[in-house]
This record gives sequence, C-alpha cells and structure tokens, in this order.
Amino acid sequence: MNGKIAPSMMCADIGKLTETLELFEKTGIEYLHIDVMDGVFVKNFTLGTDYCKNLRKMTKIPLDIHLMITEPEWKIGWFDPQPGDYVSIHAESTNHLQRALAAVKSCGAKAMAALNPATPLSALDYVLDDIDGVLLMTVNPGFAGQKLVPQTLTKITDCRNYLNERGYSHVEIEVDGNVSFENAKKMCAAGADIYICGTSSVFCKDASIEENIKTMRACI
Ligand code: S6P
Ligand code: MG
Repeated sequence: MNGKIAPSMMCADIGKLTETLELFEKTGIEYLHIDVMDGVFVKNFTLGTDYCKNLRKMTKIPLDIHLMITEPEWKIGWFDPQPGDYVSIHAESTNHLQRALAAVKSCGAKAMAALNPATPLSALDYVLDDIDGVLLMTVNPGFAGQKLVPQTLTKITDCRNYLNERGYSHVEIEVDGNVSFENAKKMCAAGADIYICGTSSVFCKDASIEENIKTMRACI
C-alpha cells in the first residue's frame, strides 16, 4: 500500500497559502498536518484554533491535528474535529489518555495516540480499542528542522509488530520529524503509513514543492 503524505503546515509560507493549498489539492495530498503547541507541553507556540477554522474554509483536505498541549481532554472541542480528520493526543501530555481519545472519537474524527521518542510502546497497552493510529515522533517535539533520533527507526518496526501481534494491523502508523527522502525510505521499510513532511522534504528549498511531492511519492 502506498504511503500517505501530510505536509506540516507550520513549515508552509503563509504568504503563499492559497496557491500552496491549490497545489496540494491538485497533487492529491491526503492530509494537512497542524502542529498545535501551548508553550508548556513543548517550549514553543505554533498554530491554533483560528488557523484550523480558517484552513477549513480554504480547502476540503482533511486536517491532521497534532496536539502538543497539556490537558488535551478538555480542549478537543475547541478544534471542532470533523469526520475524516485525525487528532493526535500525546500519552505524555495527560493522565487521562483514554478519556481524550474517546473524546476525539465522539466527534467522529480518527483518534491517534502520539508517543515521544523515549516513550515505550506499552503506553498503548490499554487504549488499543480507542485508537485508529499511532503517531511516532521521530524527533523530540517542539520544532521543525531537527535531526532524526535514530533509534526511532527500530521503534517503527517494533510498533508495526506490536500492533500486528495483537490483532491491530489496521491501526496506522504516522511518523513525524525529519522525514527526509532518505529517512522516508527507511520508515517505509519499517512499516510507516503516514508521513509528516516538513523542511526536510516537501518544504525543502532545493526544489519546488511539486517536485518534492513527486520525490516523496517515489520514496513511500
Ligand atoms: C515537531 C512537529 C512536526 C514538525 C515537522 C517538521 O514538533 O510536530 O510536525 O513540524 O517535523 O518537519 P521537519 O522535516 O522540519 O522535521
Ligand atoms: Mg507534528
């Protein structure tokens, strides 16, 4: 099965948003990845509720909302998740992971459990029935343009095996952080399904966005 591409919108040129979205529609981009950071769970602020609201008016491409915020279980409604959207909840961000994932599902959106590089897969043990996917961070969250944490490549393989062995082969694996063309090939071999593409691929300045999307499709 071919991998799906979710460009990381915090890396997009805001001045060219309309033409970038048109290009994404034309080239069949599957999701738009929206990084939401609250300055507490990670030391950065990025995109928020109004950005999601406005993006919805500009495109029909579903949103892939990555919440890097504390107590997400009370804030999911702020983003008005729609059927077809994905919402990722970090296991490290809440004492109530199951509550938060269930709240995503109750909106009709797909629920993803997100894990930092050092968080073990056992964090998923008691939420397997609550998730549609796992977002594996392949860098520590907070910033674009970081280098891959190399052991996360093994973690992708381990996660695919973990899911398959438990009868959850339908659960998708999304990878986020330094998904360069070279790393994407390795992530694909390890069993990734959805690729968050930022400065190291789709928004890499060495070629046009359209050329970068073609190159990424060939890698996954
Ligand atoms: C990082 C964030 C990511 C980045 C993406 C950027 O905390 O969750 O989604 O935006 O990793 O891509 P790159 O290629 O610059 O690492
Ligand atoms: Mg992200």
